Amino acid sequence: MSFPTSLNYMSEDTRAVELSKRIPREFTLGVATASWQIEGDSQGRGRSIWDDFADIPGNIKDGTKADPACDHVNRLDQDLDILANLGVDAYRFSVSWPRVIPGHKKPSASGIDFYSRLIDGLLERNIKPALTMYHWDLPSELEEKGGWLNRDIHNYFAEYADTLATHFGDRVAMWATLNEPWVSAFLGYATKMHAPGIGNPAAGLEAGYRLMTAHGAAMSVLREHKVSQPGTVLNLTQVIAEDAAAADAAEHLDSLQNKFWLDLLAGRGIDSSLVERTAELTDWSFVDESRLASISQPIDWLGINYYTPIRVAGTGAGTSTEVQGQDFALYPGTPAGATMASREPRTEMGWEIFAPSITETLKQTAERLPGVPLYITENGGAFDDKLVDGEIHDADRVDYYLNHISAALDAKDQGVDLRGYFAWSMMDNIEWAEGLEKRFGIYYVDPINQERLPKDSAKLIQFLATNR
Ligand code: PNW
Repeated sequence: MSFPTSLNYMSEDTRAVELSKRIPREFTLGVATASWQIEGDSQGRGRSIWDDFADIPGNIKDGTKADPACDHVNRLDQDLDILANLGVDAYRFSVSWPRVIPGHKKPSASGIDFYSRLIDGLLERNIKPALTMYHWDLPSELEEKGGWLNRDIHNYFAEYADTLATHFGDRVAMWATLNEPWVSAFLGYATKMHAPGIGNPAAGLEAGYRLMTAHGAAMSVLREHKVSQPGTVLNLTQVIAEDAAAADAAEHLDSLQNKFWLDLLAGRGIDSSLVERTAELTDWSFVDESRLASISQPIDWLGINYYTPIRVAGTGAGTSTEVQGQDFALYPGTPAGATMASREPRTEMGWEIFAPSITETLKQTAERLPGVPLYITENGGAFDDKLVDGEIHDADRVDYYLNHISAALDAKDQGVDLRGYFAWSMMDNIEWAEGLEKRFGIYYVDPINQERLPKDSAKLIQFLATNR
């Protein structure tokens, strides 16, 4: 596969040229995907909570189910060639737990073979495999046992880590235990926005803690196997109080969005002010103090997924625009008296586009978790792409990437140990409860014939990857 115009087109873009000069050769530039969003082939694996969630009408806006997604399992070689053509250093993908251990029973030879071919295919093309163990597709059989509320879930996750490290431990460059535990806990357990759709605020807090116990248990297993670069991925952002009346609410949002995870990783335990603010929901007696050391064992890197800031204002000053994921129900215990107050311009998700917050998020994280190399493991936007004469000139997305990669490098210039950046996403895919309508890809994927087509943003990423 080759691009019709590519390098020539971008070399005329002064901003792309200037940005390319700021990216060091040793900086990791990559693209990212996740299993349930792209793989298809649900018959070749066990079921996950996302299959169950998608079966209930209304849960996924357009009724999308796991098949065919991007039919990635059957189009692996073509997708590997796309990655090679992009010239990226690394590819961040996730493993479907129920493809590797269907029904939570014994490992599947065909599931292991699929990821083995993916990893070997990347290495043959000189692309570093960056593996995420858990990007939200929990085996249904584990949800039947309580899922992330099961007090032994860390043991199940450790067994899964052992299976992955046994088969892939020699070939994967970077390992992440979890992707965005905040989303798993608060969209999936505190509310019903994501699978498994529990809708119990206290359950969200407990699931958040148990996800971190699983992270710790998996870290120990990955270390025993001496894998290369084990770490984890959080979705962190800057919380901005627009006025003094919003200060308490902003502090609470910051504590659940950012501090909770970083405190646990840094060995500071659970913040007493968070415990106080959530006292009517839970007494936190599910926390086993003896597990905290496991959770805070050293990680080799931390990934940050950044999309948009969170703004809050005192009553009356907020916006009425519905913004995906900006809802006080996702932050159990938020003191009353504030409203969400995101601004224009927005992506199709309603997410405010504000690049300075990626700089702030990186700086703030470097302060809260000192000494840990950072990566941006996701960043990008859903835009209303128009396919005209076989081309997609996604100027909004190109602009988003230019501004955000540049702002991330600003943090690096200011002393943050930023090692890499991954664009979300390599291709259009199932945007969870939003279905196929929200497109984050730098490649367009035709929903009927599965054809892949590079957008201008793909040409930008290719230009940046190959001109350093
Ligand atoms: C992340 N929210 O998801 C995920 O890691 C990706 O799988 C996803 O496609 C991408 O970001 C874009 O959404 C999120 O509502 C989904 O706050 C929803 C929220 C945040 C992150």
